[in-house]
Amino acid sequence: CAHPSAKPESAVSPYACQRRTTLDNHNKIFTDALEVLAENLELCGNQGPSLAFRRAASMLKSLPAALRRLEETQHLPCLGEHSRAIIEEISECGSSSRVEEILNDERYRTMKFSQGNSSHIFFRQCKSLVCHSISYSSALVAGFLFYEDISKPVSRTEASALKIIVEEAVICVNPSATVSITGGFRRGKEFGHDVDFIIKTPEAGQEDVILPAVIKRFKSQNILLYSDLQESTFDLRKLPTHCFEAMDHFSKCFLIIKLKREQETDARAGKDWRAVRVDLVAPPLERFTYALLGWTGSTLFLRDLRRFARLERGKLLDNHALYDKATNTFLPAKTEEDIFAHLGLEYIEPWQRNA
Ligand code: TTP
Ligand code: MN
Ligand code: MN
Ligand code: MN
Repeated sequence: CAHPSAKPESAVSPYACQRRTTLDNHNKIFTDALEVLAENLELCGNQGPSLAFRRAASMLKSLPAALRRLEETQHLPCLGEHSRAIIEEISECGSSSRVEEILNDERYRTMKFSQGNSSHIFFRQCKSLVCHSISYSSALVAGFLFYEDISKPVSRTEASALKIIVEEAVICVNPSATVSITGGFRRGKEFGHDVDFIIKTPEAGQEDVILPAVIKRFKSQNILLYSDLQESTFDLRKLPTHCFEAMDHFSKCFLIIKLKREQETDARAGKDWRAVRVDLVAPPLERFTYALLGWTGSTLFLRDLRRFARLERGKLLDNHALYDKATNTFLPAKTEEDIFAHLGLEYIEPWQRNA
């Protein structure tokens, strides 16, 4: 029977940017399974079908409570026939045979380096280093040299210790620059595969010189294990770019940093440090807000925010700008709230962007 109280506003949106997704996931039993299916497809190179499972999992993560009856899924978006079948099987049998099959599959386990939970982090590590590196081989060498360390998740405590190191170096180079943590830690995650920082320089042009100087300083401190500096290719006249993926043209670097341990946990090897992946980005001041939004993620949240802007609002959003196609103008934004407001969206806090 129809519920007169079920107002359309209360319906779950198919866009992640219209949902609040905290880390409090009430449907982990389903989302873990859907993410295994997604990851398996990615390992096989099937990005399209993989995205469908990722979207289904992401939607379930935003629900305020666990699914109890299967009928509840009838009114939910982002669920295809396959995702529904998996949910149905799990709610009836407690697990999915297809997911179990994948988890036991030699190929899947090998691809995940058979290292349990942290291995997918290593896989992403290599992928992110290789994707962004000019030199594939040096990224891979670094990936393997520091394999053990960088495949271990980075804790919030380690991220805070790194923030002090990065801040100290940045301020030493430019006392008026500021450093903010972004990526997963800004969304409130307790662990990450790396630590992401965004640097704000108040004077034009300084964003181009700060990263080489910071890298030089890390080198002189003997804490730099690997660095891949990407010079800015940002050109105001070429905006808006038509690249809606998580790539941008700002000055940035992908680093591996030596982080001193609090206690010598690895006394056996006499090693009092661990290697950690660190990403730094330094956008021009007038691009800061768009870059901050883009680098805060999550990847799926940003993907949907851009898709929503384009399909529902006729606007183009990327890490550099927000452009209105109807008026052919760039929309200014001092804060992230301004960007959501331009798009006619309720503001979603960083910790609600874990889509
Ligand atoms: P990641 O560090 O890859 O992901 P994360 O921090 O969300 O997760 P984890 O805790 O596992 O590290 O990327 C952070 C965000 O930065 C992501 O939304 C994509 C974005 N990004 C860009 O916008 N441009 C870039 O060039 C890169 C490398 C990332
Ligand atoms: Mn809750
Ligand atoms: Mn990160
Ligand atoms: Mn990163």
